[in-house]
Amino acid sequence: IKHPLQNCWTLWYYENDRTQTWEKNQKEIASFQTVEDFWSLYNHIKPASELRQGTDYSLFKKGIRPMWEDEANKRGGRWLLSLEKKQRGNELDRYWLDIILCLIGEAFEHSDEVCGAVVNIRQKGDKIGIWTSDAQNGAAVLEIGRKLKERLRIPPRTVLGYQVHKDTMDKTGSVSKYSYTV
Ligand code: M7G
Repeated sequence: IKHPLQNCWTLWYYENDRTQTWEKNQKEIASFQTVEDFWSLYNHIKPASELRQGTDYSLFKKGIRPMWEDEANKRGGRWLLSLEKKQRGNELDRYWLDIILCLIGEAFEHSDEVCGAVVNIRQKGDKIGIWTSDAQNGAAVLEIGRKLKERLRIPPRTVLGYQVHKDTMDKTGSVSKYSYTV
C-alpha cells in the first residue's frame, strides 16, 4: 500500500493569457494524497526553473483555490521569498521542493494554518510565497516563518517578510509592507 499524506493536495498552473481573466488562467493540474503519487507527479512535470516567464505553480490543500478571494485565504497572507535573478539557476528548484516537502510532510506545529505555496516565474526575479490562513494569528505565522527559514537554510542575515493579502491587493506603490519579519 502507498503512504498516505495527512492532506490531499492540488497542483495548479497559471499562464498569463491576456485574453482571459486572471482567475480563468489558473488551471488545476492534478491532486495527490500519497507520497508515491506526489513523486510521480513531481517527476513528470517541468522544474520551476524551466517554466516560461509569467507562469506560476501553486500547491494548495484540496478545496482551496490559489487566490486571495478563497474563504481560506481572505484573512491570510504570505511569507515571501524574493529571489535574485541568478538564484533561478541554483536555488529556485531546491527551495520550491523543500517548501513542498514542508507542506505535504506537515513540518509546522501550525500546519493547519498553512493553505499552500506559490512560485512566480518572473523576469524581474522569481518569488515564492507560503500562504497561511490567518494574518492575525501572530504565534502561528511566526512559528511557520521561523521554521521555513531554518528548513530552507536561509542565512540569518536574509530577512523574510510576511505580507497580508489585503495589503498586497490594495497596494498602490510598488511594494507592500511586511506585517512580520523573521
Ligand atoms: P502576481 O502574479 O502575484 O505577481 O500578481 P507579479 O506582479 O510579480 O506578476 C500580478 C497580478 O495578478 C495582480 O496585480 C493581480 O491583478 C493578479 N492576481 C494575483 N493574485 C495572487 C491574485 C489573486 O489571488 N486574485 C486575483 N483576483 N488576482 C490576482
